[in-house]
Amino acid sequence: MKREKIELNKILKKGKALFLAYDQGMEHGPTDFNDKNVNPLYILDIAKKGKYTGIIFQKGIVEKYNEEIKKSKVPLIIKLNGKTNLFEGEPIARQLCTVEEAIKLGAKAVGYTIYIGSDYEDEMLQEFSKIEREAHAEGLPVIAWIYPRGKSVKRKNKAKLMAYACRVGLEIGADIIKIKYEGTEKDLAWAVKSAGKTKVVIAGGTKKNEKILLKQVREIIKAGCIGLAIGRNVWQNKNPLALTEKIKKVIWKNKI
Ligand code: FBP
Repeated sequence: MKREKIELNKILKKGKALFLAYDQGMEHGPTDFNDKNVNPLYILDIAKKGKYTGIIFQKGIVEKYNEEIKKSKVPLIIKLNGKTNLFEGEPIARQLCTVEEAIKLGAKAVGYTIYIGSDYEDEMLQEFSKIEREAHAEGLPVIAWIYPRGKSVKRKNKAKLMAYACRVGLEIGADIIKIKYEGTEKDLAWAVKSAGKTKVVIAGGTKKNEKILLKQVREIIKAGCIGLAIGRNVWQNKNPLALTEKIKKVIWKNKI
């Protein structure tokens, strides 16, 4: 099979990443939104003015706002699977958009969530593996959201699972792994080490106090992650661009 050089630089700046995540409308519903941030163009504007190295959308938003996205020149990352939080039971998120569609829509990278530990882990691993093959054949980077979830991981140590998620990301061929920060900075450093040459970014989570968030960002960078794929903490903030600048200082100017 043909394998192109993976164009990671299109979604990184000096090897570091700051992605603006906006797939929560599907994952959580519009309860995450207010009058402003319910509009994808508001989010795109933050990504453009804040010079984010990527913006994460599901394909429906990309199809409807394609002109504006292209004009913004913010590198596009399309999330290929997703689920709602209305669904109960063992977590599974199946593929909704193909690599070919994503490329046609202008994606510079694709993303896919795997819930390791779920009863359906094997299906997601298999689907990811097909996506990885197709994307890499076109030189497209693949970002794996890896979240340990399901009844079998309920009582397991979260810090250890963070390292397990990173190792799985390396083994399955992800270029970047997106995980949640659980445990200490030392636990995270071990997780990053476990990811080997695969790069690690951290999700923001629910909105928290700015000081706490920035402390976490400093720890994340010190632990060796290349940056963040953050959503609610930025676009639910009253001044998302001011917060973005503070985050960027930590990521690119090593203000730690
Ligand atoms: P946030 O920074 O808003 O947490 O976004 C990160 C993210 O991974 C999103 O891409 C995704 O929609 C959401 O978190 C999923 O969160 P969860 O599965 O924990 O509800």
